[in-house]
Amino acid sequence: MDIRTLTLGARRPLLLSHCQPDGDAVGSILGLGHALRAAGQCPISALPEPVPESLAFLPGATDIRSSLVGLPDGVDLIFVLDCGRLDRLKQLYDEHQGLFARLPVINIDHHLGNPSFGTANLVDTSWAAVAEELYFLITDLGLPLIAPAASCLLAGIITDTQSFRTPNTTSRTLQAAAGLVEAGAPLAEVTSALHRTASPSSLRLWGLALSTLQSRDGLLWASVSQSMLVTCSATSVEADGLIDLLCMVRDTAGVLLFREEGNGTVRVSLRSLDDRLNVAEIAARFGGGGHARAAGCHVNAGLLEAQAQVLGYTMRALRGAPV
Ligand SMILES: [Mn+2]
Repeated sequence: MDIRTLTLGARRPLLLSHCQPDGDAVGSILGLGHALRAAGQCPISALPEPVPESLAFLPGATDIRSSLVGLPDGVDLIFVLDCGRLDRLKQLYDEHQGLFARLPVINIDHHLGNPSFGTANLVDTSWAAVAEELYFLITDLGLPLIAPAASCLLAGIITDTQSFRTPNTTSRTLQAAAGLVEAGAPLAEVTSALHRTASPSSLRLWGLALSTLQSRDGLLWASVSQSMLVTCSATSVEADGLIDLLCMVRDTAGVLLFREEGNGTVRVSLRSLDDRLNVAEIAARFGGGGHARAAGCHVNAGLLEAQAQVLGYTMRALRGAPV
C-alpha cells in the first residue's frame, strides 16, 4: 500500500524518531502528529530519549512518551521519521519488534544510507529536513496544517538547516518555510526559542573548552573534559551549541568537538565546512552516522586517544590518502 492510503486510513498511528533527538526529530513527529490529530486521528508520539530542554517549548513536547510499554490498543500504523536506521530507535524498536512485524511502517527520511526498512518509504537525501518533506506531504494529502503543526515543522527546518545556511537549503526549503509561516508559525518566536538557550554556566564551559582549541591542516578541534563540567557546574548537554561557534572560523575544512562522557567513551561531533570532507563517512568508520556536513560518533577511549584516532583518520581523508 502507498503512503497516501496508509496515512489517510490510519486511526491511531504511532510516530517515532531517533535517539539523541534533535529539532528535526522532535519537530517532525509533533508536526505530523498535530496535522493527523486535526484530521480526526489519535496519534501517539514517542522518542527513545527525552526531548532536549531547548525544544521543550514546542507544542505537544510534554506528551511525547519514552516507552511503548502500556501502549493503548488499536495502534494501526507506525511512522518512523528522520531515522536512518531502526536501531536508532533503541528500546522503542528493540523491545517491540513484534509490533514492527505486525503493523505497516512508513519510513520518511533524508539520511544517506537509509536501507528503506519501511512497508512504504519516502527517503530522499536531497531534502534539507524531514520537516520539509512533511510540509509537502501534509499539503499533498490535504491534511489540516494547523498553526501548532506549522511551528513544529518550522523548528525542524530551522535546526537541520542551521537557520537556512546549509548547502542543502534550496528554494524548495524556503517555499516550505514560507508555507509554514503562512499557516501560522511565528518565525521570530521560533527562532528566538531555538537560539537563545545558553545559560551562564554553559558559556563558562565554552570558555574553558575554547582554551583547548587547536588547528592544523584545515581542521579545528576542541575538547570538553569531565573536570571542566565540574569546574563550571555544567552538564554535558551545555556543550551543545559550542560546535556552531567553532564553525565560525574561516579557512577551515572540518571542525571536531570531543566530549569526555564519564563512562569511558568520548562523544565526537563533526562538521564539514567544504566539499572535500564527508564527515558521515568518518563517523561511520567509528560506528556513528549522520550527514555529509554534520555527523557524530562515540569512541571507546580516553580524550587523547579518541582525538588521535579520529583526527588521524580525518586528516588522511582530507588529504585524499587511503584511510
Ligand atoms: Mn533531519
